[in-house]
Amino acid sequence: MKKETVSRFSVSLPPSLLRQLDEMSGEKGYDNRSLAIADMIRNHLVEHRQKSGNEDIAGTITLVYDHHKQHVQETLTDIQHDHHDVILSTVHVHLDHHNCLEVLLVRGKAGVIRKIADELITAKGVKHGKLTVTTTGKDLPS
Ligand code: NI
Repeated sequence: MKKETVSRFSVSLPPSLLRQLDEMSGEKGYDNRSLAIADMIRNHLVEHRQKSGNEDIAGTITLVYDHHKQHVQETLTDIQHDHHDVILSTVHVHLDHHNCLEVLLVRGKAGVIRKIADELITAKGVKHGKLTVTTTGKDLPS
């Protein structure tokens, strides 16, 4: 993406809010307020896009399950094979004798990813599941 020039705009804030912003920026290690605010805006844009079904998104689906529970492994594998086009990679870790941790890297339309995540997370035997969404980076300036 072509390097953009910066635009300046002024923002009016209550002093206490500005103080907290500066404290947070310092704690997080931002060099200046503008960098902190730009990251906050990017986060908001990414979150906003998660909610619209046709946007391309990337993300991870994290699952924890007991592989001794009947059919859970089969069910999860079947769902993943049905959606091989959007599941880029899978990591499986055996946490202990019973519990497995699986992380799926996904990329595709927001609505499709959300549906797959819901199917996996609500499958019988899954103890915990979470979809984390990020941007594909294509239309978000740095
Ligand atoms: Ni395992």
